Amino acid sequence: MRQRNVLIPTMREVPAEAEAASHKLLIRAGYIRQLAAGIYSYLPLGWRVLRKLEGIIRDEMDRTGAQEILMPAMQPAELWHESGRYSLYGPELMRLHDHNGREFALGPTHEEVVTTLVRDHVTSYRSLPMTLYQIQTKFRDERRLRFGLLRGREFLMKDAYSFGLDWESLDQSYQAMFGAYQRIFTRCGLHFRAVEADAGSIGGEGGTHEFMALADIGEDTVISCSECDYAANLEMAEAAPEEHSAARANEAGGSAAPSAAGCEPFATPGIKTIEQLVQALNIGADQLLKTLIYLADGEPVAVVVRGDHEVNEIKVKHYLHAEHIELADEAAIVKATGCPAGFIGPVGLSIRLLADREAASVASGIAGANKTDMHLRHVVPGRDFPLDHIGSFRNVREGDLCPRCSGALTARRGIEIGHVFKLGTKYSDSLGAELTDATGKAARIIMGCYGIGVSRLLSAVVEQRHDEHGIVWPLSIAPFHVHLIPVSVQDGTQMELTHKLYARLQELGIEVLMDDREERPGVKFKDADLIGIPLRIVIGKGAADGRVEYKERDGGSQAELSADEAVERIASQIRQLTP
Ligand code: 9G3
Repeated sequence: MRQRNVLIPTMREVPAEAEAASHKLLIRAGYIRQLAAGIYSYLPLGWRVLRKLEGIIRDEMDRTGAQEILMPAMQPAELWHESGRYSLYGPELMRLHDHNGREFALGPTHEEVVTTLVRDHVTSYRSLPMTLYQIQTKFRDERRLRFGLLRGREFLMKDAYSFGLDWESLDQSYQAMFGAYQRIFTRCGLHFRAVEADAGSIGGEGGTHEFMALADIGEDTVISCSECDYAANLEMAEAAPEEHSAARANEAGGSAAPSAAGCEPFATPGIKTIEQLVQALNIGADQLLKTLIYLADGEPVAVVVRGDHEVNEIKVKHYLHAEHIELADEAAIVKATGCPAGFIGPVGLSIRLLADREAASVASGIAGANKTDMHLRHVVPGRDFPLDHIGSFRNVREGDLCPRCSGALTARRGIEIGHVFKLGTKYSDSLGAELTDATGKAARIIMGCYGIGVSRLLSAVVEQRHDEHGIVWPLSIAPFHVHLIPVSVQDGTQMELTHKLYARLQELGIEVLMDDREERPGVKFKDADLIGIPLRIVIGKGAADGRVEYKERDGGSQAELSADEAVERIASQIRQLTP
């Protein structure tokens, strides 16, 4: 294509509202434009990349035998009532009414729609196992809009759903999707990890994995082992149980050593935080027992962790089988404990108490006394407060030991680009999707669901593949393969060679963007670096001798070549693309 006519509104200055590198670059390089908060138009370059991503996804989905369909975005609200999810998803579910006043939801996902499709139109067990997928626009009225395409309100998702009669076939579908995701993200040039994850509100009985593109802008934290392949979202991650430094407590002999007498109060006027306590008492935070008060479905619950650990709310929520959990506010704390925040402790509480396993193994610690300006020393878990609920309630930390091999755990930020779930019969139960199986028995259909954030993927690649000049696309998903740049469009010799090359490359099916604008060379090269097309041919002075400059955007090779050599170099790179 001739750049003069292509809509690529590049910008020099960085848009104020953009924070993430990918958001800044996709706007500056003219790939996307915001229509409203979290709602974007894909301009020609952005749309070309999106279609490349879809192409790779379709290729790998079809390879697994999954069948592509397209379901409506407009979903009757009745479906969401039937599945019981209408009230679960409050304001995030975009709702509208038709001219008859009938309520619809704009689909944030399609479990309800696809389950009724299979319920009503798959009549024989012989048709299973079956996997259906679509690439379709989703609507979610997110409150926290983040970083351009990384979290929007209208976005492109590939969502697949597998159907089978037994758990074995679900495992097979799950593994097939898992493998397809690894091939997809590899072909997109991403650096990613599959991690054990929390099923969240989607529920379902089986496991679930998230695929995380490693990037510092990511909202999630990926915990992985440096020695084995253990990897988990921080929400789920576990560490090997740490033997408490009880010996240290005894050595200290001081305030933390256990004493037969029992725990004793001591004045700590105005000392409220862990840091202040550590300073004042000159002890390690691991000898403190930190107690936080939560409301689990409105019910006050105390959680005790070691002073050097953080509570993991997802683990607490799962342990309590609660739908909703939040930190109690000051009023709820006083109501639950009779004491203001800062002096809360596990001794003498009347509400349910969850003790993290490593807090329970503190030999003797310091804790709030549930009295203003008072703390307790020589607190012995099990003696001074009950250990009815011991579990894993803390976030693992960098440096903790792997639960599998005791290697060191590391933490990286990640962008969730894919999520695969074993749903089980959650939706076939609520929507009545069942079949008569080979033995004539009625069998509930067992499902899995598998998502890829396609538009989010575009940003994730840019987050991982950019430099100070702009985007550095991999050849597999770049908007064009080659950027053809004549230094001066007024120079007849240069333009003759440029057109010859343009025609030759197009004949070979190579996608070329020719910069035929009347711009100064510097502007053309800056724009080319910003747009990030991986292969570049510059036609300048050497044109008279049929010589051109070949350059790879990712800083690979750069060479003065004959036009034919340049075409051959490019053609060989393209040939390596086909999987
Ligand atoms: C909603 C709203 C937001 C949602 C959902 C429902 C996330 C919802 C989870 C999933 C699970 C899988 C199929 C593809 C893979 C992911 N946000 N989820 O169900 F009504 Cl407003 O979407 N769905």
